[in-house]
Amino acid sequence: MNIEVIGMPMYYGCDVPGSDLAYDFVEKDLEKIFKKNKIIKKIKIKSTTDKKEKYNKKYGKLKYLDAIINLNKNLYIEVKNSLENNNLPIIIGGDHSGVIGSICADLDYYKGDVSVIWIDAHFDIHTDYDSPSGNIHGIPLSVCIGRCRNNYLNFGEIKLNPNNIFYLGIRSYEKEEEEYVRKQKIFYYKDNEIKNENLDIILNKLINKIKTKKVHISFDFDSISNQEFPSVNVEYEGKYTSVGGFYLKDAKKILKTLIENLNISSIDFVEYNPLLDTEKKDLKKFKDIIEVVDEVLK
Ligand SMILES: [Mn+2]
Repeated sequence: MNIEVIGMPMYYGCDVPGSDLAYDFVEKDLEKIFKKNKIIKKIKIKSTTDKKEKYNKKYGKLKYLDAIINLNKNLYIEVKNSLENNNLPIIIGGDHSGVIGSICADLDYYKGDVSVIWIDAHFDIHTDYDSPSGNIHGIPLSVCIGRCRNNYLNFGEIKLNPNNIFYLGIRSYEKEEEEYVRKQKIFYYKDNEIKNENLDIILNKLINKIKTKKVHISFDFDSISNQEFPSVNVEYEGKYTSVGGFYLKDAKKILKTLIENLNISSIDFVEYNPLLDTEKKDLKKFKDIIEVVDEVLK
């Protein structure tokens, strides 16, 4: 398989600097990570706007909306080009607001025939009107579905069907999000349900429910236990930490099983913050997780 690795230097969506640097920390090792598959292109998305202000009256409480939309539009173009060239785009974020461009590129290129598997501690399906923080990394799925009211967030031509969203690892959310997900009958498993049930059975169930030709995987490192991977942008009781979460070995198994059994359109790896990883303990794990893609893909 021919791979394009695309760095998405985004921190505006979580308003904590650091995750924008993750690509820089792995760039020189990409050829070591992708041994079996061929890297056709490596590129880091660039901002093409001077508008970087945090608040703008037009956008209500949402932070850095101009900067986030600009980076995502540039990512959209890059991912769409990569798909047109028959390559597999692997996006290294960045916070989770930086996957709007990749998902919308998949949707437009494959005419909406795309499911999204969201491996995350959070639903990330707040809207511009119910987001408690104004941080856009909490609303990307609502943007892709088209349920935000703000016109500036009208991204891509084809919207994601909410029934084509599949969640694994949820453990922290607001009431409005769970209500919406339940009302729409969206597939989700919380991390404790996954620990209590057999992971193979759950993955099998998920794979059998996929009805689309293509599948986008969005992997948020905050889905992994804080004991094993603390360097993520999660605020919990005032500290950047979280409770619960996947074991690293299960996270690898999830990725391996999904990639082996589904027809993947593109993959994002998000929310690793190297500035919180002062001893560089998580950097190796970050690379190990990405390496699963190379092990499984042919
Ligand atoms: Mn997320």
